[in-house]
Amino acid sequence: MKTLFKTLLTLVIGLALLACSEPESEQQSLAPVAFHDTDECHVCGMIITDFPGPKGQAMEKASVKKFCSAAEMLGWWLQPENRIGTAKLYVHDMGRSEWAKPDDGNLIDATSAFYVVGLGDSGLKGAMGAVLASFADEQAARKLAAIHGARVLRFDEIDQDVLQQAAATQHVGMHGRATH
Ligand code: CU1
Repeated sequence: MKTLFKTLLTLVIGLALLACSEPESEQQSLAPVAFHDTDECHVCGMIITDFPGPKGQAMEKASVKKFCSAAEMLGWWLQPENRIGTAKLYVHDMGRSEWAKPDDGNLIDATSAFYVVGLGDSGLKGAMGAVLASFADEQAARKLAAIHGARVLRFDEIDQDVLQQAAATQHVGMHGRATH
């Protein structure tokens, strides 16, 4: 009887340990991946690396969705049907990247990034949608925002209105590239 109890106990502890270790391995498999020259945007279908500026990607257990811009990923994420599931969202850290060709080694958690919104007159070009600059470091974001009279928002503060407004004001900026 004692032996059976011991066996059962070992089994239970073993299962508990197994359950505990699962989130960790899940987390590891959700690490960001590089953008390749043939990768197409999940929303608009354009070749992502053809465009400058920060990109986005949504990592899920068995798949990855890539986006031509941080704004386009946010717009996708803001649609209720896309918010189910456990996707981990990434954007480029522009504090450690060239605008023309962001470094895939510096993809950061999109939910904790700082976003510079209102870069319509900055001359910084992006792909589809609003040009947002994503940063890991708040000071770096504030510095860019101050130069261009833009504002800094957190992930939770960005909604469809913010994205649409930013894209609309950009249109004006396209006619005359502002120089600073
Ligand atoms: Cu796109």
